Amino acid sequence: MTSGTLLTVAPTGAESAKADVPALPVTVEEVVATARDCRALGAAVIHLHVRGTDTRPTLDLPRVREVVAAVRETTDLVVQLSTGGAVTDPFDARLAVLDAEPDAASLSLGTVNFGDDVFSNPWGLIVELHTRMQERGIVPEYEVFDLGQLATLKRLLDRYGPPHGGHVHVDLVMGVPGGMPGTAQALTACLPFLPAGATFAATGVGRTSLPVMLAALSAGGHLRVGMEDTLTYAPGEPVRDNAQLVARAAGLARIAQRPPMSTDDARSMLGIKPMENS
Ligand code: KMH
Ligand code: ZN
Repeated sequence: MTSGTLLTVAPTGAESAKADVPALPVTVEEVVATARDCRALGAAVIHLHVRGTDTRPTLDLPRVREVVAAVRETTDLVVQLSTGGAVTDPFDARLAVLDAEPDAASLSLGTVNFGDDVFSNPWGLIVELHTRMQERGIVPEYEVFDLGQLATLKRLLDRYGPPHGGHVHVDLVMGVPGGMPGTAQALTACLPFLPAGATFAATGVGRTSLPVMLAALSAGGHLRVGMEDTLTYAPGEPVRDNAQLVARAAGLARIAQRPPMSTDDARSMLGIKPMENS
């Protein structure tokens, strides 16, 4: 059983519009303020989808670099860029995100229906992301939307070797309409298929947020929360901001006697080199 809980905040995502969700952080200033607040409450990793000045999702490299630099200037959070982007993003632009030199990046392990859309992750893209991250010293977080994708992870590691840093960390993304359900049973079913020595976090989308969080904590897992995945705090109550979600997760982690992990401990667990000035 891991002693601390790695808390990741996914503050923005690519799916919600600022006009519909005014509390969504989209400007550089809003993302930085969110990063600072969530760090103070126990987050150690930030999973970033970048928005342009028009508030829409973008993979524009100068803008991605600007946001990465701004978060690094203000916090010591592990910066994990999304290579999933939006369902409409082309593969070359998703791969090019790695040029922004994040500490870590998400790597989705299979194609999945995503509401009315398709989130496309063919084998060739998975291999390209994995090997480019190995070459560039970027640590992947393997995103798993369905149990079969853990078989893809095994195949990937068997054929192409371990990720940079040597440690395998998986995020079970549960409750996506089209993926595995966000239930304790589904989470438990995934656990025997994790590679030996791997750690896992879980994310419950929408109303599955709480059951997934509680199941993950009870199984020794880590947590990802944020407005990318959850916009309703309780029935009829919109999320106020990302800090509210991080505070709830940190509180539950403390109740589970696995308090939020420091950023240094997170780096050490994930196989990311320590910050230069720490
Ligand atoms: N926005 C979703 C289509 C990731 O960040 O790697 C994909 C996603 C996964 O959010
Ligand atoms: Zn994402």
